[in-house]
Amino acid sequence: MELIVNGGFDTDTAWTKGPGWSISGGKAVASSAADLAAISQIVTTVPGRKYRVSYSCSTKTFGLFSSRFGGSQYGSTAAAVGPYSEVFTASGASTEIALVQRSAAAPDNVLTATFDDVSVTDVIQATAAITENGDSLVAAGAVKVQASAAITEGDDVLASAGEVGPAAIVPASRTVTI
Ligand SMILES: [Ca+2]
Repeated sequence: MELIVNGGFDTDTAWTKGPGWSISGGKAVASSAADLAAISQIVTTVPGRKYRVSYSCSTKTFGLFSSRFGGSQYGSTAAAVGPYSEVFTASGASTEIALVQRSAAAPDNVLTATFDDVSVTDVIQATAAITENGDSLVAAGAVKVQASAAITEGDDVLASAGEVGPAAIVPASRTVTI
């Protein structure tokens, strides 16, 4: 389930824009943003659950950036145009999701770049090991997959050994046996 509102920056709404940030042309725009300046919004989360944060850097002139989750968990510092996706664990019932400038020495101590397609979804978490075999998820026995929303094909599934997927699981309830 998508938690972010206006992740495509279609309108200048929903996001809190720090110094140097704006929304224009369907993008989040950083113009010489400095000192961890962020564009952010708060989403509802469940403490202890994992969430995938995805976004894309569309253009970049200079600077370093990352995602930030819950005000203190940072994604990997990045410098290049491209898609990014990272998983974080929520600690509270609400969580600030942000794209931030990452401080560094000049010329990367300010960020001028554009971003798009921010997405935050809860990650399906297995309670036992499952393995990937082609397009199938294989388990030796019953595996309960717990999700906070209906699982649909294309959702990510995290196992203890890492990520497997895409998963073709279409249950009607929150617990499925595969
Ligand atoms: Ca857009």
